[in-house]
Amino acid sequence: MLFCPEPGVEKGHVTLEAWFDKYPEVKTRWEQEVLIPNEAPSITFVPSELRAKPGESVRATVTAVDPDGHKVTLSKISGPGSFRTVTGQGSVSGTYTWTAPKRYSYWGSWQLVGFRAEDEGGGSGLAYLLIHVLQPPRAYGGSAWVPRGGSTTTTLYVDDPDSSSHTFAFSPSKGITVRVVGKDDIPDYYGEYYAHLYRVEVSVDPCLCDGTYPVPFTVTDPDRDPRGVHADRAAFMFLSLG
Ligand SMILES: [Ca+2]
Ligand SMILES: [Ca+2]
Repeated sequence: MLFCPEPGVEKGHVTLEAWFDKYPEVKTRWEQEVLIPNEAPSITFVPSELRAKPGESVRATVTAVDPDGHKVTLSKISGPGSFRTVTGQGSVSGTYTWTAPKRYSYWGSWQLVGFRAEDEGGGSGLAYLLIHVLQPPRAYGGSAWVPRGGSTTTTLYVDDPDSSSHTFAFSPSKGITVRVVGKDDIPDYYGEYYAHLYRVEVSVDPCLCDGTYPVPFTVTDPDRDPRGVHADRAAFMFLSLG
Protein backbone atom coordinates (compact mmCIF):
# COMPACT_ATOMS: atom_id res chain seq x y z
CA MET A 1 0.00 0.00 0.00
CA LEU A 2 1.38 3.39 -0.99
CA PHE A 3 0.28 6.52 0.83
CA CYS A 4 0.78 9.79 -1.10
CA PRO A 5 0.04 12.91 0.99
CA GLU A 6 -0.79 16.26 -0.53
CA PRO A 7 2.05 18.83 -0.47
CA GLY A 8 1.93 20.91 2.68
CA VAL A 9 0.17 18.25 4.76
CA GLU A 10 2.27 17.45 7.80
CA LYS A 11 0.14 14.82 9.52
CA GLY A 12 -3.20 13.15 9.08
CA HIS A 13 -5.38 10.17 9.85
CA VAL A 14 -5.34 7.07 7.69
CA THR A 15 -8.23 4.66 7.93
CA LEU A 16 -7.85 1.13 6.63
CA GLU A 17 -10.70 -1.28 6.21
CA ALA A 18 -10.34 -4.96 5.30
CA TRP A 19 -12.87 -7.74 4.74
CA PHE A 20 -13.28 -11.11 3.13
CA ASP A 21 -15.15 -11.20 -0.14
CA LYS A 22 -17.38 -13.91 1.25
CA TYR A 23 -18.30 -11.89 4.32
CA PRO A 24 -18.31 -8.24 3.26
CA GLU A 25 -20.31 -7.30 6.31
CA VAL A 26 -17.47 -8.39 8.60
CA LYS A 27 -14.97 -5.59 8.33
CA THR A 28 -11.85 -4.97 10.25
CA ARG A 29 -10.95 -1.37 10.64
CA TRP A 30 -7.70 0.37 11.62
CA GLU A 31 -7.17 4.04 12.25
CA GLN A 32 -3.69 5.40 12.37
CA GLU A 33 -2.25 8.88 12.83
CA VAL A 34 0.53 9.35 10.32
CA LEU A 35 3.33 11.89 10.62
CA ILE A 36 4.56 12.78 7.19
CA PRO A 37 8.32 13.39 7.18
CA ASN A 38 9.21 16.87 5.96
CA GLU A 39 12.31 17.06 3.83
CA ALA A 40 14.12 20.38 3.89
CA PRO A 41 14.55 22.38 0.68
CA SER A 42 17.99 22.37 -0.93
CA ILE A 43 19.83 25.24 -2.61
CA THR A 44 22.02 25.24 -5.72
CA PHE A 45 24.06 27.94 -7.48
CA VAL A 46 24.79 28.48 -11.17
CA PRO A 47 27.68 28.92 -11.53
CA SER A 48 28.69 26.97 -8.45
CA GLU A 49 31.46 29.48 -7.58
CA LEU A 50 32.26 33.03 -8.62
CA ARG A 51 35.50 34.84 -9.43
CA ALA A 52 35.61 38.63 -9.29
CA LYS A 53 38.29 41.16 -10.04
CA PRO A 54 38.29 44.36 -7.98
CA GLY A 55 35.63 46.68 -9.43
CA GLU A 56 33.96 43.87 -11.36
CA SER A 57 30.28 42.86 -11.08
CA VAL A 58 29.37 39.20 -10.78
CA ARG A 59 26.07 37.34 -10.68
CA ALA A 60 24.74 33.88 -9.97
CA THR A 61 21.36 32.21 -10.19
CA VAL A 62 20.26 30.79 -6.84
CA THR A 63 17.62 28.08 -6.84
CA ALA A 64 15.81 26.36 -3.98
CA VAL A 65 13.84 23.14 -4.49
CA ASP A 66 11.66 21.48 -1.89
CA PRO A 67 11.54 17.68 -2.40
CA ASP A 68 8.00 17.56 -0.98
CA GLY A 69 6.71 20.34 -3.23
CA HIS A 70 6.11 22.64 -0.25
CA LYS A 71 5.88 26.39 -0.60
CA VAL A 72 9.47 27.63 -0.16
CA THR A 73 11.01 31.01 0.67
CA LEU A 74 14.59 31.70 -0.41
CA SER A 75 16.56 34.59 1.08
CA LYS A 76 20.12 35.82 1.57
CA ILE A 77 21.20 35.73 5.21
CA SER A 78 24.84 36.85 5.20
CA GLY A 79 27.65 38.22 3.10
CA PRO A 80 27.97 41.07 0.60
CA GLY A 81 25.82 41.72 -2.46
CA SER A 82 22.09 41.78 -3.06
CA PHE A 83 19.37 39.21 -3.55
CA ARG A 84 15.62 39.80 -3.41
CA THR A 85 13.77 37.24 -1.25
CA VAL A 86 11.51 35.02 -3.34
CA THR A 87 8.63 32.69 -2.40
CA GLY A 88 6.99 30.06 -4.58
CA GLN A 89 5.50 26.60 -4.68
CA GLY A 90 8.01 23.77 -4.81
CA SER A 91 10.85 25.60 -6.51
CA VAL A 92 12.05 29.22 -6.65
CA SER A 93 15.05 31.02 -8.04
CA GLY A 94 16.50 34.51 -8.10
CA THR A 95 19.58 36.41 -9.18
CA TYR A 96 22.38 37.31 -6.81
CA THR A 97 24.60 40.26 -7.79
CA TRP A 98 27.67 41.88 -6.28
CA THR A 99 30.23 44.44 -7.36
CA ALA A 100 33.62 43.90 -5.77
CA PRO A 101 35.05 47.19 -4.41
CA LYS A 102 37.69 48.77 -6.62
CA ARG A 103 40.07 49.14 -3.74
CA TYR A 104 39.70 45.68 -2.37
CA SER A 105 42.94 45.20 -0.45
CA TYR A 106 42.77 43.50 2.95
CA TRP A 107 39.27 42.13 2.47
CA GLY A 108 40.84 38.72 2.00
CA SER A 109 40.71 36.56 -1.07
CA TRP A 110 37.37 34.93 -0.32
CA GLN A 111 33.81 36.04 0.35
CA LEU A 112 31.07 33.72 1.56
CA VAL A 113 27.44 34.57 0.86
CA GLY A 114 24.86 32.63 2.88
CA PHE A 115 21.36 31.67 1.70
CA ARG A 116 18.47 30.05 3.55
CA ALA A 117 15.49 28.22 2.05
CA GLU A 118 12.53 27.58 4.36
CA ASP A 119 9.47 25.50 3.58
CA GLU A 120 6.03 25.97 5.08
CA GLY A 121 6.48 22.94 7.30
CA GLY A 122 9.44 24.46 9.18
CA GLY A 123 12.16 22.65 7.26
CA SER A 124 15.09 24.77 6.17
CA GLY A 125 18.31 24.38 4.20
CA LEU A 126 21.43 26.53 4.15
CA ALA A 127 24.03 26.95 1.44
CA TYR A 128 26.98 29.26 0.88
CA LEU A 129 28.16 30.78 -2.37
CA LEU A 130 31.93 31.13 -2.54
CA ILE A 131 33.44 34.15 -4.31
CA HIS A 132 37.14 34.27 -5.06
CA VAL A 133 38.19 37.90 -5.23
CA LEU A 134 41.30 38.00 -7.36
CA GLN A 135 44.04 39.95 -5.66
CA PRO A 136 46.21 42.34 -7.67
CA PRO A 137 49.95 42.23 -7.03
CA ARG A 138 51.64 44.99 -5.08
CA ALA A 139 55.22 45.64 -5.98
CA TYR A 140 57.89 47.33 -3.90
CA GLY A 141 61.23 48.42 -5.28
CA GLY A 142 64.58 48.81 -3.61
CA SER A 143 67.97 50.19 -4.44
CA ALA A 144 71.27 48.78 -5.50
CA TRP A 145 74.77 49.98 -6.05
CA VAL A 146 76.32 48.90 -9.31
CA PRO A 147 79.92 49.43 -10.40
CA ARG A 148 80.11 50.97 -13.81
CA GLY A 149 80.67 48.24 -16.36
CA GLY A 150 79.66 45.60 -13.82
CA SER A 151 76.54 44.02 -12.42
CA THR A 152 74.83 43.28 -9.13
CA THR A 153 71.70 41.58 -7.88
CA THR A 154 68.91 43.15 -5.88
CA THR A 155 65.51 42.02 -4.64
CA LEU A 156 62.04 43.16 -5.62
CA TYR A 157 59.23 42.44 -3.20
CA VAL A 158 55.80 41.47 -4.53
CA ASP A 159 52.83 41.12 -2.19
CA ASP A 160 50.17 38.86 -3.73
CA PRO A 161 48.25 36.28 -1.69
CA ASP A 162 46.61 34.38 -4.54
CA SER A 163 49.26 34.23 -7.27
CA SER A 164 52.56 32.45 -7.19
CA SER A 165 54.08 33.65 -10.45
CA HIS A 166 54.45 37.10 -11.97
CA THR A 167 55.82 38.62 -15.12
CA PHE A 168 58.01 41.72 -15.10
CA ALA A 169 58.48 44.43 -17.67
CA PHE A 170 61.47 46.71 -16.95
CA SER A 171 61.95 50.12 -18.56
CA PRO A 172 65.55 51.07 -17.73
CA SER A 173 67.55 53.91 -19.24
CA LYS A 174 69.85 53.16 -22.13
CA GLY A 175 72.99 51.39 -20.98
CA ILE A 176 71.22 49.47 -18.18
CA THR A 177 69.93 45.93 -18.48
CA VAL A 178 67.74 44.19 -15.91
CA ARG A 179 66.55 40.58 -15.74
CA VAL A 180 64.94 38.29 -13.20
CA VAL A 181 67.34 35.56 -12.08
CA GLY A 182 65.54 33.88 -9.19
CA LYS A 183 62.64 33.84 -6.78
CA ASP A 184 61.90 32.96 -3.16
CA ASP A 185 58.44 32.57 -1.62
CA ILE A 186 58.22 33.55 2.02
CA PRO A 187 55.57 31.61 3.97
CA ASP A 188 53.66 33.47 6.66
CA TYR A 189 52.59 32.12 10.05
CA TYR A 190 49.88 29.97 8.44
CA GLY A 191 52.11 28.59 5.70
CA GLU A 192 50.52 30.77 3.01
CA TYR A 193 52.77 32.37 0.43
CA TYR A 194 51.75 36.01 0.45
CA ALA A 195 55.18 37.49 -0.17
CA HIS A 196 57.35 36.77 -3.17
CA LEU A 197 60.93 37.94 -3.44
CA TYR A 198 62.27 38.20 -6.97
CA ARG A 199 66.04 38.43 -7.44
CA VAL A 200 66.98 40.65 -10.35
CA GLU A 201 70.34 41.22 -11.94
CA VAL A 202 71.26 44.77 -12.94
CA SER A 203 74.11 45.34 -15.40
CA VAL A 204 75.53 48.71 -16.35
CA ASP A 205 77.35 49.72 -19.51
CA PRO A 206 80.89 51.07 -18.96
CA CYS A 207 79.98 54.24 -20.84
CA LEU A 208 77.13 55.20 -18.50
CA CYS A 209 77.63 58.46 -16.59
CA ASP A 210 77.73 58.47 -12.80
CA GLY A 211 74.39 59.20 -11.21
CA THR A 212 71.15 57.82 -9.82
CA TYR A 213 68.86 56.15 -12.27
CA PRO A 214 65.27 55.08 -11.70
CA VAL A 215 64.31 51.76 -13.24
CA PRO A 216 60.52 51.66 -13.58
CA PHE A 217 58.92 48.26 -13.85
CA THR A 218 55.50 46.69 -14.12
CA VAL A 219 54.62 43.44 -12.40
CA THR A 220 51.61 41.47 -13.58
CA ASP A 221 49.96 38.37 -12.18
CA PRO A 222 48.35 35.61 -14.27
CA ASP A 223 44.90 37.16 -13.78
CA ARG A 224 45.83 40.26 -15.77
CA ASP A 225 43.09 41.80 -17.87
CA PRO A 226 43.01 44.48 -20.57
CA ARG A 227 42.19 47.20 -18.05
CA GLY A 228 45.46 46.53 -16.26
CA VAL A 229 43.69 45.90 -12.98
CA HIS A 230 46.11 43.11 -12.24
CA ALA A 231 49.28 44.97 -13.03
CA ASP A 232 51.17 47.12 -10.55
CA ARG A 233 53.81 49.71 -11.32
CA ALA A 234 56.80 50.48 -9.18
CA ALA A 235 60.36 51.68 -9.58
CA PHE A 236 63.63 50.81 -7.99
CA MET A 237 66.59 53.15 -7.87
CA PHE A 238 70.18 52.26 -8.26
CA LEU A 239 73.35 54.27 -8.00
CA SER A 240 76.01 53.83 -10.60
CA LEU A 241 79.49 54.93 -9.59
CA GLY A 242 82.63 55.27 -11.65
CA1 LIG B 1 9.59 20.19 2.63
CA1 LIG C 1 46.99 37.86 -7.68
